[in-house]
Amino acid sequence: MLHAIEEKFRSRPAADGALAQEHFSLTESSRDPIYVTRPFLPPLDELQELLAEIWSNQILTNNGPLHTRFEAALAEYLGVEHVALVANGTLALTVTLQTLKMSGEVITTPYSFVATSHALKLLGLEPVFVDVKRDDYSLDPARIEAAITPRTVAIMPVHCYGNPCDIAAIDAIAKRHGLRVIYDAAHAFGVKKDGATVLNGGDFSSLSFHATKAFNTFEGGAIVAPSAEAKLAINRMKNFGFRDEVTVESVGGNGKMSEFNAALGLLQLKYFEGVRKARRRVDAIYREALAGVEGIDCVPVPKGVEPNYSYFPILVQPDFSLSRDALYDRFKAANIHTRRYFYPLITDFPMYSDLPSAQSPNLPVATEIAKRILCLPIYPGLSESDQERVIERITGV
Ligand code: T4K
Repeated sequence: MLHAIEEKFRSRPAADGALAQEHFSLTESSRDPIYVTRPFLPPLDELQELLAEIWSNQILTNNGPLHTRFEAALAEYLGVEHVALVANGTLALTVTLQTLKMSGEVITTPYSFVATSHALKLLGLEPVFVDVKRDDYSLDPARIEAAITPRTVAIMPVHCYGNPCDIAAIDAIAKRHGLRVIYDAAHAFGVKKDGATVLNGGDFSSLSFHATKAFNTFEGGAIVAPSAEAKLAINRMKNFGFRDEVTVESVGGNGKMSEFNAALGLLQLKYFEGVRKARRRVDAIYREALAGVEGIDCVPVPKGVEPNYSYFPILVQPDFSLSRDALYDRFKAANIHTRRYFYPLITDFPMYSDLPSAQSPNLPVATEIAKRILCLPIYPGLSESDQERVIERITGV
């Protein structure tokens, strides 16, 4: 299996090599674009076999046979007991919050994709922003208690770039204050700490299987629940609140995953370890090439963590010869599309910026990281020659 994946990826550098020769005299911007990520796609003929099953049984959604198979295989692979599939990572958050039926304040991070706090807002909850840690950009447990008020009902941290939060510290704070914890684990598919999944922390964890994630089903997501009862409540909430054919117990929406996405998920699971290995290779090449570059810091992998290598963030420090945005522009001119995840901060967006907790003196670390961060291209099919093009834009300044 691994061999097949590596063969598939190897075919690209050859083609690129030919292209590089042929286009030798062209300007940089006319060379092939390199994106921050490209999705891994399983072999089409294997998907066709599963599609033939769908065509034959004509069950397209609503808990069909592929959904059931994928859900079971996913639980086993992730090392969790109760997992419910949903249509995307944002619904994983909103369906969980709906199920918990809370009102009040939720402590969360400004340093994430905007879906994290939008999910709170969509459910009428009030985000309260707390700063992140300097080493891994996840919610700083040392600052959480000062933000707790009588109206606080939950904490929603993010395993940023797949680096696990300090789950033990956060869960202990929540227990002391009677709060719920919902981990936004959109980046943390397959991540382990000390050999165990990070998805069993808190009350719930939500996953995203978006096209840009390490594990994708085109669109998709999942909720890791703490018990069979909690999973049942999620399943009802994602299906309009139906308890049985004639009973609707709550105001739910439609959060279900289709059979097509489940078919993809089943196949992607087969290939995920190969994908992780291919990403690890890209990660290792960057770390080696950038180790001695003054003013460029790679984000270290925390001790005991098995990452999924979803992102390759670097910090462009003041002693680098270009500012972060000048480096971003230099990449762009070379048709290399890096991303500034997560700039602007969520707290800079107008629907949050007036909140007292959103003010930058309250968030010094997140404010500084957002100015310096740049995510470099990383994906299984990134050829060594394309990665060299990326590295040269930094080392050749
Ligand atoms: N919580 C967190 C912490 C999250 O990061 C996210 C999503 C969520 C919750 C919500 O999960 P979902 O509801 O999305 O499942 C992307 C993604 O759209 C978003 O899923 C992700 N986080 C966020 C960090 O990044 P953009 O605006 O950067 O995506 P886009 O379309 O610019 O794609 C980036 C590059 O990827 C493109 O330049 C090319 C490549 N690409 C993209 C797509 C969609 C492909 O090669 N193929 C594709 O199909 O937001």
